[in-house]
Amino acid sequence: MPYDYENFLVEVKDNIALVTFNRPKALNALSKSVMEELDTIADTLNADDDVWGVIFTGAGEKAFIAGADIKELAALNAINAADYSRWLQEIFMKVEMMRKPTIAAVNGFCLGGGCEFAMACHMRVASETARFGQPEVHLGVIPGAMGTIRLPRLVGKGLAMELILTGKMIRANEAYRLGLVNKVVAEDELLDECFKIMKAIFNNGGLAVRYAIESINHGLTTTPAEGGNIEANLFGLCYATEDSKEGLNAFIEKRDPRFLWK
Ligand code: DAK
Repeated sequence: MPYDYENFLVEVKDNIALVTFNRPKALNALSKSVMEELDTIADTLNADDDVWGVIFTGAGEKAFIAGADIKELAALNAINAADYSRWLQEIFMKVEMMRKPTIAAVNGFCLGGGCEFAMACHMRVASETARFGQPEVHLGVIPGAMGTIRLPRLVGKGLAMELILTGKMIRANEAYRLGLVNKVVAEDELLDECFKIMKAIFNNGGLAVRYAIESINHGLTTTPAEGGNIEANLFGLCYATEDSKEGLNAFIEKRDPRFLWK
């Protein structure tokens, strides 16, 4: 399926969609038109059966995403800022709830709305040159795309408070130490590493991966009892798939499983 966007490059190879935010002159800042296209891309890739996983990265040497577009933020008022915030939240939520695994390949500045977007992805891999931060307080505002919700879930309340209240920037290794990123690799290995993770995921049952994503996402947004109930239902649903028969029998027959990715 051909993909053609103003602010993105999208290519699909080996069932992996590589989605590049392509506004390097503005350090890939999230303008309204970027967000509109991201909304479409999330829907389109979710519905494309040839795409099993999605890697997001930023164009140019410097940035993954340097935040929401500050010029557009400056034009908001007390009424439409809340609406704008809800709109961004819905789009990032759509990305978080994608049925296929997503990885943010963070290749430079990952600030404000950019860091909020990376946190909406299922995993984050950073190059050594990446820099992370929630600098909104420097601009007299707060994170508006669920940074105050997702960051404490990833790094804990105290560290999230420190990062958001100081607005300071941290290096990739520090982000790794805090649990904000899964891995740090050399700049020229970043995409290879993300493809490697994706291919390791593809060795498993496709529907099991999908249900695991769903269960983890719901588990973090519901009570443990509700999450457990959802997990049990999804566990039960696995038994309706060919993959569960194949995976369990392959173990018993001492052979590699052949899973269907559909
Ligand atoms: N927005 C728009 N343009 C940006 C930008 C941004 N976030 N970041 C960089 N640019 C533009 C610069 O203006 C510059 O454009 P020209 O002047 O060349 O036209 C170009 O990108 C290159 O940037 P620099 O010349 O500044 O590059 P440097 O290497 O010197 O510095 C930097 C890199 C990343 C340290 C610096 O650009 C910087 O500090 N950028 C801003 C980082 C930042 O503060 N990001 C957080 C943005 S606030 C909400 C919803 C969401 C949010 C908040 C509320 N609601 C609706 C309530 C989220 C807020 C944010 O994300």
